[in-house]
Amino acid sequence: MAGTKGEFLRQELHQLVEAMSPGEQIAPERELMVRYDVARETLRRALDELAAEGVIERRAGVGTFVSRPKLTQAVRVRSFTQDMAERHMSSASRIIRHSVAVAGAVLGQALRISPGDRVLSIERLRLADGEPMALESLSIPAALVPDLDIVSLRSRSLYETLASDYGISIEGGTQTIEATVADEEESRLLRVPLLSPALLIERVTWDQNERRIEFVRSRYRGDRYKFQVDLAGAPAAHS
Ligand code: 16G
Repeated sequence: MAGTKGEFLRQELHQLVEAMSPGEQIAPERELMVRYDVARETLRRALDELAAEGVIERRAGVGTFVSRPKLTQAVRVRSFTQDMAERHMSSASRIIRHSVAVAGAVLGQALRISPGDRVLSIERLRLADGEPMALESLSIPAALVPDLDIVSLRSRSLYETLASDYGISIEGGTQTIEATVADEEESRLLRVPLLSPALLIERVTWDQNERRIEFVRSRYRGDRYKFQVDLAGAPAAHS
């Protein structure tokens, strides 16, 4: 029966994937059809299910691969560099663009500065072990970071630079996380197909003196990231 054959095939494919390493490419469909003696349609259906379970991932025009576990990031005031160091991964950045301009109403309000104050904006592509993970656009009141060496941010952490060169320690923040898709530029830089799922994170941070320090808009790859939120117990309701 087709159902039984499909079930058997799924088990075989699960075993195949378990014996492989994360990120490894799976044999082409034609080869799998011969190996398991199944029709293309049966094979595709089984592969579709494995993809839906997140066991394998298809990359258009490239092939099918064993999924890599997503990087779980706890939601806390951490820098990208610290986060990668904890995972024993190297971090680096590509500076995509930077500018100094007046804040305007929206940024001014987010950073609690006047709309006419100047902000330094930097867009960085964040890389982990050389792989693009996120695109981050940050804005910081220019007056807080005179003579900031932007080029050094290719290999240096912003948070470390703020602490060591400006005495600014990021102590708190608030952030939102929502679903989005990668547009043309984002998909090119993040090396994912156009309109791939991504996580849009907006963060405002403050320092030890409760001064607003940065407003950051980040797009994290949806195929490589998940965020963990720890839930504090709610006080029991009194009747
Ligand atoms: C993280 C922060 C970002 C911050 C950056 C500093 C999220 C979503 N974003 O990527 O707001 O600007 O770290 O990183 O966690 P750095 O100190 O490594 O330059």
